[in-house]
Amino acid sequence: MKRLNTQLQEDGCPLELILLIRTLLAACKEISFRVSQGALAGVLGSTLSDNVQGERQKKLDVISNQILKDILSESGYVKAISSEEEDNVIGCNPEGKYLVSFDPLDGSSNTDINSLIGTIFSIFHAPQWMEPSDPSAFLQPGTQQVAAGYVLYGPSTMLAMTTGRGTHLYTLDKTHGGFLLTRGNVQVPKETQEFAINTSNQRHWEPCMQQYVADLLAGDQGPRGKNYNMRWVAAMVGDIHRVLCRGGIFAYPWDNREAKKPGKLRLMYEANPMAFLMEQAGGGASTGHGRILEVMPTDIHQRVPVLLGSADEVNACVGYYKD
Ligand code: AFP
Repeated sequence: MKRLNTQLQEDGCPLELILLIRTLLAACKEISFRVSQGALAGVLGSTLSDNVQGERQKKLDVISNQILKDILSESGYVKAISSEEEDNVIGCNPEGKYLVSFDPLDGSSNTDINSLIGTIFSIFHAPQWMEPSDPSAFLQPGTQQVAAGYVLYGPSTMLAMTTGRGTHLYTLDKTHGGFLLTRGNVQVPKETQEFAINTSNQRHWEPCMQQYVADLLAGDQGPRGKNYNMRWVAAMVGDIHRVLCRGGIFAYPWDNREAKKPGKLRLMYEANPMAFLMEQAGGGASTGHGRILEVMPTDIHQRVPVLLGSADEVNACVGYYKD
């Protein structure tokens, strides 16, 4: 079976980026171990010795953030970090070539029920002019990502990643600690009969989204002419993984619960990396009004509406926004 390193080399990934990705994944392996300990996390200690101290009372998302922060900032490859768990950008090596944004533990409310969670990451080139703690350097559109992916902590630990040469799925071989390619060049089926959306928010959506979902629910008697099934993991990593594996549409649209929040999910470390993975797998990734990857960020914690998945279904949904 092909190792991650070999695949990255075949995809023409520069050496320093390969080294950064391997460093980031070392942190994710540590998180995978912690997550697998469940309620025992923090009691049994770290596999990477002293990186995380006094974590006994900390929650897994805080521990995961600390692990990523420690390992990435010590690596030398990273100029600055931005995390869901940090209000501000963290400056690292002024000579570092890359910027890394991450959600250390997406779906963290699932930790209480031993369900799917994961780490999502996005990597950009660091502009030479930037000061390490300058947040404006992160404000690049998703089209500028050099690599993105997630590590899913499920029954097995899986990595989905793209460096712009297709989306590949790897499985962590816990016997030797390496990620092995288990599905190269994933292609999301163009059509689907499966959707994922939190329908408890239905009354808050825009009329176009209400109409779209009403038409899905009408099944073969409605305008879409087919019956749909619904799934909701409540962790974007879990839902997107399913969509990458067998198709579907995942939507977290704009809603009017809080006027200042144009959606729930974060552009820099949720929407952008998932959009990159999805497009590289032949799927669609839209806000309803345009390509997610072309959104020009104004804030490192900015929120956006997302429609991600099978290309024909995403296009069908976008069509309701135009009517
Ligand atoms: P948490 O990390 O706070 O559990 O949020 C997860 C998430 O950001 C995303 O992973 C899910 O798709 C979405 O929120 C679930 O949202 P609902 O609370 O509406 O189910």
